[in-house]
Amino acid sequence: MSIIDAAFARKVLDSRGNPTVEVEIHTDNNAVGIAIAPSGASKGSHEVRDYPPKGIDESLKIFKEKVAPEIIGQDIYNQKYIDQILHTIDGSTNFANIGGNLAIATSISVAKAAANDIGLPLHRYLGGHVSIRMPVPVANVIGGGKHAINGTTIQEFLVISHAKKVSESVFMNADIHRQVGKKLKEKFPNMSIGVGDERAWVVPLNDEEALKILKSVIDDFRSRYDIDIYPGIDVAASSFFSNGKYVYKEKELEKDEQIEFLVNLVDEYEIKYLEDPLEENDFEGFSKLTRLVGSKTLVVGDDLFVTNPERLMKGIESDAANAILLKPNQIGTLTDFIKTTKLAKEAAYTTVVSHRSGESEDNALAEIAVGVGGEYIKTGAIGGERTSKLNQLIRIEEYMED
Ligand code: 2PG
Ligand code: MG
Repeated sequence: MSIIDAAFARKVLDSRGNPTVEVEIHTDNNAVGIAIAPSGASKGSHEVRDYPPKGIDESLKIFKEKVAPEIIGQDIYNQKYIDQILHTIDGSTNFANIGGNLAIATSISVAKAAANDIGLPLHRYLGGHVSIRMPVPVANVIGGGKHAINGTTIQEFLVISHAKKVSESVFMNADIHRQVGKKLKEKFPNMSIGVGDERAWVVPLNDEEALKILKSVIDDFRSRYDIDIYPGIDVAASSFFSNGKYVYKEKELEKDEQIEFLVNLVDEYEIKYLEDPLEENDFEGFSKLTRLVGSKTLVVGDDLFVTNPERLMKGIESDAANAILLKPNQIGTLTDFIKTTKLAKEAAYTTVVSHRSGESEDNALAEIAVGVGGEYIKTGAIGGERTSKLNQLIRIEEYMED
């Protein structure tokens, strides 16, 4: 047993330059755990609230006055009990009063302090002694939606490399990101091509044009390397769903037309990863689409499930998808996150542990993805706040080989 003897919360910067919460936990055994909450731009409306009505300062005040006094004195290894304390102090069902970002930063910093206290890396502490696997990295190459002004309507055009080693996949994804950038610069010689929140290229192309460019680079890599490499998309459909229609830059689609459009994209571009193809409340549409393409591609629920066990249960019962995006701060505590992950695995859903568009140097996501045995990890291709996780995956793989 080790006891929490100090706990602090402070405001630090995230990758968008916005303030976010960092929590620091100390034990009487001189172990420390520090965690930073990320933040989303295309948030699902069923996620826990990130901050209370008065914002981040209110969260910090609550931490000092209510959370710290309650958790100081607790056994650092009692993660479930500490996460329950957070729920009790909050008193709502969605962290509306203390903020999910305060909750998740507290929860993860407790786990980190416990791992340090016992002298284990976080993935081992979370995963116990179960056989540990490395997740396949999913990387964002071209983007738009709520992550970039004037980009594509579809939020993310992704690449997934299945090399034997995670380190090879990480470098391959980054290389494909670079080659796509080169192609785009050739195509638009008089334009400076920038990147969005997740460092994906932002270009004035429509979605199919973007997919064509990504696919051509992937095909080129495939012809040179004996590795399975596929494109994926996060449609983030809720972010352009308005008055019952999917409003693209150049067209508006009814629900059935949206399904047809996506079925064709899956076939034509060999898409193996299809996230949030329809708006976040359309379980029935998801089921229809999964029936049509579920044998060819992952159909991933992000805003649909928001890492919430009840929403996932509803999806399982209606065969709404075959994969789930798992974001710790969508649900607010590690205990709840692990509960949803377990439920997904029991239902044979593929698990994809994911970053947010606003991130930080905190690399815990990589440790968590390995710790819970996530099959994939979506965490970008380049950029310090993304490479912090990718580089940690490389380290973990090397430690495991040793
Ligand atoms: C998503 C995420 C991460 P955000 O939609 O999957 O890529 O974006 O963090 O803005 O919700
Ligand atoms: Mg998403």
